[in-house]
Amino acid sequence: MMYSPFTHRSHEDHDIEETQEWLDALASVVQYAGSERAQFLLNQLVHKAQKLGVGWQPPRNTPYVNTIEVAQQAPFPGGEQALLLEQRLASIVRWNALAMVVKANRNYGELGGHIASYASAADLFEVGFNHFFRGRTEEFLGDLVFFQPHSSPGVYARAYLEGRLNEDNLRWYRQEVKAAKQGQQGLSSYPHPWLMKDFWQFPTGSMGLGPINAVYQARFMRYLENRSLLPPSDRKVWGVFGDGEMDEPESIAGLTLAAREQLDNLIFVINCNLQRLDGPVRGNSSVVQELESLFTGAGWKVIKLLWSSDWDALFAADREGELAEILGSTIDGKMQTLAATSGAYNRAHFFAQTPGLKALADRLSDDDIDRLRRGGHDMRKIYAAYHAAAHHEGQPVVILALTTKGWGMGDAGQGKMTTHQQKQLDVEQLRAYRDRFNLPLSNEQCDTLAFYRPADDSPEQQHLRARRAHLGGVVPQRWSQNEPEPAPDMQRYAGFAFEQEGRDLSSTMAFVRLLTGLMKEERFGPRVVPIVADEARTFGMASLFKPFGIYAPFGQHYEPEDSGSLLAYHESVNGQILEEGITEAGALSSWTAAATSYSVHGIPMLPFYIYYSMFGFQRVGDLIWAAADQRARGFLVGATSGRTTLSGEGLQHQDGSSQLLASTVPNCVSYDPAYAYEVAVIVQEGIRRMFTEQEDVFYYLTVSNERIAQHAMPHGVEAGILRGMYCLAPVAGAQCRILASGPMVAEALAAATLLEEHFQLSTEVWSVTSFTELARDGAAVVRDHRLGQRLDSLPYVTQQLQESSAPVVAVTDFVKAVPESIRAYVPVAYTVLGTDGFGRSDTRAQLRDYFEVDARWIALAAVRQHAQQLGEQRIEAFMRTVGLPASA
Ligand SMILES: Cc1ncc(C[n+]2csc(CCOP(=O)(O)OP(=O)(O)O)c2C)c(N)n1
Repeated sequence: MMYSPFTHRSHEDHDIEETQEWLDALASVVQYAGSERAQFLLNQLVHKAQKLGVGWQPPRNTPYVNTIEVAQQAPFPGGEQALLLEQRLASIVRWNALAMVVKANRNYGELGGHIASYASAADLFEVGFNHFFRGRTEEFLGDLVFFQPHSSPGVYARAYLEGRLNEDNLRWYRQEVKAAKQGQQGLSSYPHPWLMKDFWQFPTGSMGLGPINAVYQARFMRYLENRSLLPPSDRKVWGVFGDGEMDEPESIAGLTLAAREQLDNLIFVINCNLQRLDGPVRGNSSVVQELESLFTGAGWKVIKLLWSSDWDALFAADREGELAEILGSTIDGKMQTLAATSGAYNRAHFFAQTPGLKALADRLSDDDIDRLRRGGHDMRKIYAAYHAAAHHEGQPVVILALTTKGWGMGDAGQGKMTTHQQKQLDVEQLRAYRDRFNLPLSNEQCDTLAFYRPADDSPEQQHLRARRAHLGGVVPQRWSQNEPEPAPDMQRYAGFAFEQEGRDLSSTMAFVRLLTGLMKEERFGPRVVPIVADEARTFGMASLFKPFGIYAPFGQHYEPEDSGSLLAYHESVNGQILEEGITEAGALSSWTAAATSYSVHGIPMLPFYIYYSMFGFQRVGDLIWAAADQRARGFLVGATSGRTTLSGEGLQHQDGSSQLLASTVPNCVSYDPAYAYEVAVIVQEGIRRMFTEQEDVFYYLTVSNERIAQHAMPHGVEAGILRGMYCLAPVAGAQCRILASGPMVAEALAAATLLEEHFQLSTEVWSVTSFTELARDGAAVVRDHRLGQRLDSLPYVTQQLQESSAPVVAVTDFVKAVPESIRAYVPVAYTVLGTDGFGRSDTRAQLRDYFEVDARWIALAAVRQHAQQLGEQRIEAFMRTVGLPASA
């Protein structure tokens, strides 16, 4: 039994008469003066209790009953007839979803898939599909729906009834490679826009990312409206999530933002089937009550949808509220057992607890008790809850829908501890399922898992199609095409980057100046979305605050402390900058929303999320992976990058790995530029590819805060910058070659001077803007060769380096694995230097010595390649001279 603040059982009440007087007084106020007066009095009581030091805090929970009273329920559209049709449709979808999974696993036991989750969520989905999830039309951009990932068989099964998918598609569930070989579309395990780009909009397969992405999509919709880029509309963002999924930190990370910004365009439906994969979500307490207090505390409107219409009569007959009270104190572990067992068991173990409950159950047969559904399986109640949510103003809404996991699976899985992973049903279980849902299937059809679609002219099909037509077309659906947008003139917004000869400039400074120029572009500027997570000042971006404003949906209600300053902190309703505060997960979700705006809203936006590079791929890598899946287009800018370039900050801040991690994301094009002009050329090309060519790639740039001496861009190197390497200044007959990336280019140039001074070795320095792009090119060529194709082509690295036999040293401020990635394509002796290991706090010079990447160490690596010719003694003498630890 759980503690409930709503208990009024006599043994806990020391003065029952007094309690009753208070309750009667309240009831009479409500009756004669109305709810508002009652609220006023309650507030007065709270105030007084505080003054008296009573120490009372309002419970964030309401009783364990439906929030919407029977009398307040919006009626089900189309009445009983429509309800029956929709229930039949739900049964058919359930069958096809189950058949799809069982069939795949009969053929290949390794394929996996889920039945029980959708079985619990089916009615929640169906009511959405028939009445709420609006498609995209000429006039209306459609609602956004985040689907619980492992319920995808249900979404496919529905698309099959709608004629969007055929039987072959269903047969190819989780067989995407084989299907493609036969020219068919296989069905992805979970929502993956990358693999089903016209179908799925949002990837949700990694638990927790759906909820936070949904919050920021709803927020970005408002941003576009407030900036007059989208007309105001009543579009909604719906998210159907699991109760177990709510344990993910990301699931709850955006809740307060949603309430603070009054996102009443956002509705979460949490399928509280009380189970996750291994067992109960909260065996010893109640997840519904816990989520209610969580969401209430965060400022959301909570609608509890717990009991079906079958219970209405019982609650009405239970004048003392005993039923609600005992339900509210029944912990989830017991609830699950009650779901998995028969009516007789429930009579004996639930209704027998008090004489009052027993009397209620005496009116019912065991079968009646067995049929007492939970609220999330009653379309009437679901409709009423969705209707109330869709009309609620001023707050986001969460519907906590109580369901049964594996609903209808009987012995095969209903409420069973192992139901999550049940993917095989035997013949008897299949037939029982058919009978349970009254499906018109012969034994043979049932045993062979035949898919079932009613005839086109059947009332079911006509109803289904009429509903979807009414709601503006199919859901889910994804759009990818827009009018190509020309890239702005680079010389206009970034001309400065080519005129910095002789100046010292960091790549971060160059980037911020370029961004400012881009934002000032008349046509293009408004499409730029700068995003920061409380580091704008760190990167020198405070100058953007005043002219462009920080987005604040309700404006700025205070006089900023620095109001007189040119850099004043300026918040405004139509502010362009998204200042997210310290939430990299939130900022990345904002970036994703902006980066998918071309598809979700038909408005291409160009987001730049600038952040501490260590807190990107490493910290929110999975959100980046999900953005990649949904074909995000935009720029991620990892500032203060480099394990030695960011001096002082130490082990947790110094990023030596993000370039390596970025290289694992297939559609992420990553660069580590050194010079301002490199930054400009790369950004311009990114805009061209993403905006004009509409390629589904995104860019990752690491920029750093070390000022390095700029020079004029060598002639004709643009292609090299983009392909990944170019020579800074060709040296005829060079004996050494150094490939360096980012700020290490400056160390490489200094190493060249050392080599000349100490050994008279002439050295050529190359700027490697992207080891990753070079490695990808090399791998592609080698594969082609394996297939006997493009036999006369060579990897770009090989082409660039094969003219000479001079050995090559590569140096990066990232781990050695980054330059190692091109070793196979380097046609000469190749040594790599990098910054493996934990960072630490010290000056740049000390750090580069420690990690053995400064000019002296680079020179040493180069002379070692010439050791035979130079002799050990000269090398040791050099080491002593420059302060390297010589052995002699
Ligand atoms: C980040 C992440 N961790 C683990 C999983 C594996 N997983 C898939 S479904 C699931 C249980 C989901 O439980 P719940 O959210 O309660 O949904 P239900 O299936 O019960 O409706 C788990 C652990 C995942 N998909 N993502």
